[in-house]
Amino acid sequence: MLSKKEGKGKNKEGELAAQGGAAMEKIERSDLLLVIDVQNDFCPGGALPVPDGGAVVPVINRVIGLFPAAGATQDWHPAGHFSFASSHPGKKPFETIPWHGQEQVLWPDHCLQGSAGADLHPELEARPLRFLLRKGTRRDVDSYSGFLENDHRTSTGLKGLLQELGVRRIFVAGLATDYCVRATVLDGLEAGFRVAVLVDACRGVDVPAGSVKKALEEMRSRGALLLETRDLSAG
Ligand code: VGL
Ligand code: ZN
Repeated sequence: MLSKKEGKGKNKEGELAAQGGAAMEKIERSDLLLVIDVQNDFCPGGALPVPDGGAVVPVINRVIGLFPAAGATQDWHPAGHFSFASSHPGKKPFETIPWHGQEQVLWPDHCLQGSAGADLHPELEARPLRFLLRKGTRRDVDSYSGFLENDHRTSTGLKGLLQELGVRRIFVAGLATDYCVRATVLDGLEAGFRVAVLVDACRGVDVPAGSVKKALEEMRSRGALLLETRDLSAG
């Protein structure tokens, strides 16, 4: 059972030992590891580097084989995408504009369809991936979440795909904690899946400052379990 045990991932070693390993989360047949946007542009040297973004790669590689299934998302924008600051004369990256009652952050050009920056990180263990879902492909709508575009209406098809695969619990890893990981986790919960965030397998942009912490608290309060990969045990 993926139960909600507050602060479970934050237990000290001694407390874990006292529980006789009860803090371990056993991986089940209907579990899936969902790897979010582990792409060159979000790693150091890329167009929109997430601080320490590449650090998620060895962590994901260490656990991906424990899961009966894994899939990944890929941010995949056409040239001139409206989320790019360069598409808005006079605007600079990280400024915001209003968009249908929401605040849209303007980014440096990133993850252009077919570019090297949009490729998955070359060291990511990609062989176990059953699918690669591309999002943010429409010029006029951004898509942080793997499930729904930012209009919160248009489905990417991920919900149906996971249902076809018999997935009941999703373990989320990747980039960025405060944007695409957050949005995917919240929509996954909304879609009826149980969701765990592998916190040490995620990194955030933290723009504006404090947004990583806020995102983690929000995901937990909406029902996601915050875990560390060391809490996972093979099924
Ligand atoms: C992302 C900003 C813009 C992400 C994607 O993967 O979190 N962030 N596009
Ligand atoms: Zn993007």
